[in-house]
Amino acid sequence: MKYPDTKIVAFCGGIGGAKLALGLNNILDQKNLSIITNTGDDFLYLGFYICPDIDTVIYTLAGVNNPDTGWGREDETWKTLDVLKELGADTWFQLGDKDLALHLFRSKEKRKGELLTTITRKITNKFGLKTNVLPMSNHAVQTILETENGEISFQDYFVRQKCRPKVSNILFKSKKPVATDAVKKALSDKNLDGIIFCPSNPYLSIDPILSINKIKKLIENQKKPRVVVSPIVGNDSVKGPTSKIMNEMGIEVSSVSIAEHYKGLIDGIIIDESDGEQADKIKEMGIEVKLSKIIVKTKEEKTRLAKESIEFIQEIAS
Ligand code: FO1
Repeated sequence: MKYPDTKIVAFCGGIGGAKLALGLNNILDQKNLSIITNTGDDFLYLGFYICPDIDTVIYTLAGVNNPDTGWGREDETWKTLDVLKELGADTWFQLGDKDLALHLFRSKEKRKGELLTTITRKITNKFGLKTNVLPMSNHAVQTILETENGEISFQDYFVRQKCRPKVSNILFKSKKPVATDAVKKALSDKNLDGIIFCPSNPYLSIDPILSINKIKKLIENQKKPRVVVSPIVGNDSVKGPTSKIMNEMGIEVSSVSIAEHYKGLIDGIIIDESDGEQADKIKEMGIEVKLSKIIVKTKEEKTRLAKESIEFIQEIAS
């Protein structure tokens, strides 16, 4: 079943969250889906303006993402990277040839003075998508990790140092932490049916978005159901370093902790059916619980989880 009249705002980071974003994109009318995307991972590399989470979402929805890595493009070639290596340039962040073309385009548009929202709209259109992929901000918000080795910027920590340093705190630095007009409009839409937090890393991928006060306030004041799909199964993350970071920051690795983290911003949480024993503790917080299989690999599984998220929103609303 499709939901042609259901209007949803989803919050999303990169690879993990994009799986649910794809499922939502498959069952909703694309123009009724707004995906507010983390830009805290954005950085300048070899002179290019790189937005990994925006690109992962767009490539995934367009069906051109690399299915093995989750980031970058399928059928990629690496000729430029090889020459860069010969020249002794930085190559710890791998940019394929096709991917590089996108960074060239975005960087050129940025230099012209275009807003990141406008550039992202142009790119989604070029990939044949009607989905509203919305950067959380047009201004830089930088995710910085406080670690045993001092402060480290996101990509340095995540890619160059492979998430190895022990994290004690996460900061979001911005000179101008303002929400874009498009984000404010999507979250204030009277016809909105609900909000979904994709199963992205809450600390690294969703918190940068919530660090923008106006966005947090609009979610807090939202009357329509707000649900999150937990990124944790048992005591481990479905994807990436979520559980490692939780352990290091002294947070118990469980879906209960995820519900606590989003308290005040969500009405419901979807947790894995194997974690059913955690449901009562979450319900005591006034948060509704739905059990499901939250590890999704195939297109069918992603679509099924998306449908369950919409049904959960409808159940809470009724
Ligand atoms: N992740 C890696 O682990 N190694 C890479 O070399 C790498 C390159 C890369 C290039 C473009 C892009 O859009 C994403 C890329 N990523 C890479 C993924 C990315 O750094 C992270 O997945 C996200 O920032 C976290 O959501």
